[in-house]
Amino acid sequence: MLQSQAASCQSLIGTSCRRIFASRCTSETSSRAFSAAPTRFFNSSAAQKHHSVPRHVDALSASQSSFRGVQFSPLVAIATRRQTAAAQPRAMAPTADLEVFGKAVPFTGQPSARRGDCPFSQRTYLDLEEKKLQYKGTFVQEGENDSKPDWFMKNNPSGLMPVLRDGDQWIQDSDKIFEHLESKFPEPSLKPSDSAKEVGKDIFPKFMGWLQEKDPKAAEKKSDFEAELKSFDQHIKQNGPYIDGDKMTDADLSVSPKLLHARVALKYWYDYEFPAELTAVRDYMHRMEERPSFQKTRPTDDLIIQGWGMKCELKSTPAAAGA
Ligand SMILES: N[C@@H](CCC(=O)N[C@@H](CS)C(=O)NCC(=O)O)C(=O)O
Repeated sequence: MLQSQAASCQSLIGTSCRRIFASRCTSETSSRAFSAAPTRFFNSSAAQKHHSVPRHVDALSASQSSFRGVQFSPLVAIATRRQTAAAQPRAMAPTADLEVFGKAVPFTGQPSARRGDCPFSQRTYLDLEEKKLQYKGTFVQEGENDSKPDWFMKNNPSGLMPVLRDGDQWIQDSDKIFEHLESKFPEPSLKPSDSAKEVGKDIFPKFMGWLQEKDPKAAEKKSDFEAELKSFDQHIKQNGPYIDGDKMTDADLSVSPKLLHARVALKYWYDYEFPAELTAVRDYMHRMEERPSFQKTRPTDDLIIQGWGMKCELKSTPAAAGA
């Protein structure tokens, strides 16, 4: 059951992400220098062999906040600017030759120097940030006819992101990347208990199942999603403040980006808010979103909204539809 949900989740994300835009990739280096100047981007050496990419394209400025005829409110744009401004400089320990290939902003129609909206990629960035590892972040964008750059596909035939390159070793899948990082860089440990790994796992597939219906009133899908949310709330109330108790682990870094997607996308597209009585979920998200690592690596609300609009072919919000 879990496997089939994961597969359908992956195929929804995978298929929908394949858009007709020119293949590009750009990168940023996570280091003290980069953190102090978050808008500086560097082409990766691998990418430079194959691409010529502008330094920085901020394709989602407030003035461009429209998508498929849906105008995004100025509030969304303001929230986005606040999120960007919130990233604070901090020290990162020098380590091995680590590079993460994560999804780039996929729908600008232009080369993108910005990280995209993939929650699996965010988990990997979070693992690295919380372990205070220095890494290069390279953003890969899908190309015409599903073609990603040849050098990328050669090293990562599935084409899925995130991928970690550790020296000559390429590791695909956020679970496997975490295992690799945890065994090679055990301190600080982010290892969750076996039971913690299962907590909240179904929230994301149920959220997608509901959004794919393109109908906020799809009662069964809505209640499937809420059941998962309630169960998570219950777990945190009984075991919190984190999934594994007092210690934040990779389980939190995996679930919180997905909760963020659900909250932002459902609010915008369905005018739905997490039920007020689920106080533990709300507090939990607040706690996670306050972390500098989360603020530094999170996609903007605009990206999440537009990403799900495309993936689920959503054209209008209930308000725009006059509901
Ligand atoms: N189970 C994988 C899922 C990764 C995944 O589905 N990534 C999506 C982006 S969010 C992807 O790479 N889709 C294919 C594509 O973008 O071409 C993981 O945890 O890393």
